[in-house]
Amino acid sequence: PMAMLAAQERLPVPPPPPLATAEAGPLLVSADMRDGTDLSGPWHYSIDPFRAGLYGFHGEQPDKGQLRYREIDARGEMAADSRILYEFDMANSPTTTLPSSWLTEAPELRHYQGLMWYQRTFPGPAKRTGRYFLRFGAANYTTYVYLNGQPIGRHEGGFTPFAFEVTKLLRDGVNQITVGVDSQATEATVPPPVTDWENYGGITRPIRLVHTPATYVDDAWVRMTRDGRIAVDAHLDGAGAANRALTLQVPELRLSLAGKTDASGHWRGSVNAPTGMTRWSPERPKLYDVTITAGDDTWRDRIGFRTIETRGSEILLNGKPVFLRGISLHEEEIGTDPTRAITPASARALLGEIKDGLHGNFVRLAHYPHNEVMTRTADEMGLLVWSEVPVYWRVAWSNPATLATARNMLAENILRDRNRASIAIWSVANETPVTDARNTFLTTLVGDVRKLDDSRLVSAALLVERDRTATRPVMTLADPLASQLDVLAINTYNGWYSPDKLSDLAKSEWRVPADKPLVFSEFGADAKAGFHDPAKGQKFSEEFQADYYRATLGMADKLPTLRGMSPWILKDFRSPRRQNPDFQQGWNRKGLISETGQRKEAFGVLSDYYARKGAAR
Ligand code: GCB
Repeated sequence: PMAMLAAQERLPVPPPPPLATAEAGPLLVSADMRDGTDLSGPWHYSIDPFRAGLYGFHGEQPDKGQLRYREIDARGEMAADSRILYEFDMANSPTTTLPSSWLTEAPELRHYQGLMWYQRTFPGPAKRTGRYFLRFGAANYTTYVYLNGQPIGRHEGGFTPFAFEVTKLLRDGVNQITVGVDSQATEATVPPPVTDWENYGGITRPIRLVHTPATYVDDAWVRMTRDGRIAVDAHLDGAGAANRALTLQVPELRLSLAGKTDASGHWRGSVNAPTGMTRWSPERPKLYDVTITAGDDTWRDRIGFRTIETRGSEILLNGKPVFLRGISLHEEEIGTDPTRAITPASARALLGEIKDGLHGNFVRLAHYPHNEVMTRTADEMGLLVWSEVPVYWRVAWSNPATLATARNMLAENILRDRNRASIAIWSVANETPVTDARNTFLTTLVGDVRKLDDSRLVSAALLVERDRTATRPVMTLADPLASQLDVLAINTYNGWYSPDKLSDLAKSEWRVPADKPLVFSEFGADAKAGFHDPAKGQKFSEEFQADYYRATLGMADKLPTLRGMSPWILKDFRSPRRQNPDFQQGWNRKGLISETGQRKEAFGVLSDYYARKGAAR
């Protein structure tokens, strides 16, 4: 009714709650090692396809009556007002177990992309001290968070952590948290709607109520520098952050370094790496307990110390040449109905296939930052990691908002993981067609990486140009971004997407700059596990995939500057674009294992190859 609309129009529309970003903080680096309450478990959920809970009927802010839920008081009692219309009655909606994607919760949600509301209650702290933060491991894609009826913030991006301080809003009694997650990708998001993987909407990583003292270490980066020192950058947050004494300790090494923050709470220090320190490597993934104490706060992490650099076309790990025996991986657990809820056990199962099954030392975590459990497990098991942001295929290169989103994601990823010894390469993009706008965009990202972390290598998975006139495969890397990268990386599918005979691959010519290491960031072919065609070796048969691997590995052996590879991909993964009814059924079948973990013939081919390569070094 018009009268109602007019009344609503007069209501002051509150400004949107603040956007959590790496710049605004809180960063809560290594938050998973801090005290806290895990809010995993049952949550109520409700779809909201018209986004009524955000915009009401006519684009106005929804009033409480039409809002998503009934508020509860600190005793846990519902506000009871018979005049209020509760169209979204969250407390009586069904429940799901978080973290998980909603796609697997119920058949009618299997292809739902849009806004979902989640809600639960939790008890406030028994004895209140210091500060409290709600920290999300990740939620895909746009997140709106409310505590006890108040909006506390938003976040954009499906794969990186964010946190909001709730010290003031948190109640001693019962608290009610409401979270809206909108999975809808647009032309402006990172990634945009068209990809080759499932867009798992929802809260796919843990939410925790993290507790800290009033002044605490919000950010810390402890690593070995290329000149053989242990360096620390730390930042304190809180009233007592300025000119505060603090100490870095590695008890097992009897290392202790005292320092003091500057007026803005920063501390930077370094000390010679102790002799007798074991350097982290895939063969010996030694981690040390590290603490930074500042007043009543103790920041903790487990950190490996090693160096990674390039010299000419070599990649040097701890000063010695290394060949990256890797494979690519999506964040999707083994099983018939994955929901992107990675646990320590599922991370171990996936990475164990690489480490023990394939004799690998490297994993490409494609195509976005994976669960922090994954990079911690890579640290523990000894796998070097390629970490990337979902700047994938066709991004809105000229849109400043898109650039801001990508830069923030990159920063959130690097700040989260720069204490992980496993991470060797930060990648800024995958298969992005060259244009001026794209070059400018990616140049900004490369600059950001170098500013945030000068101790690792920068790369991007690039496209090559194929000489259409040549009778054999001739590929040229002509991408202007190459000059800015430490490691050149190429995705190649000759013999799968191209009509080349596998026997022609050996005659391939690769025109790439000779002074940098080259990595095949992808190559692969589909095979349906259990489909055999030994006579003809038809595409999609296990035999074809195995032959494709033999041919491609043979080609790789002839490349003088090739220093590693991460073929596509360890496990078959869900992808809505893969609908071949005989072989794909919604799954990209380039896995060396099926979705349930069944090894295909090509698994053995790569495993033997890596076993030989590993022994040769
Ligand atoms: C690619 C993409 C990857 C796809 C793969 C494929 O080049 O980087 O995301 O899944 O090819 O299977 O086509």
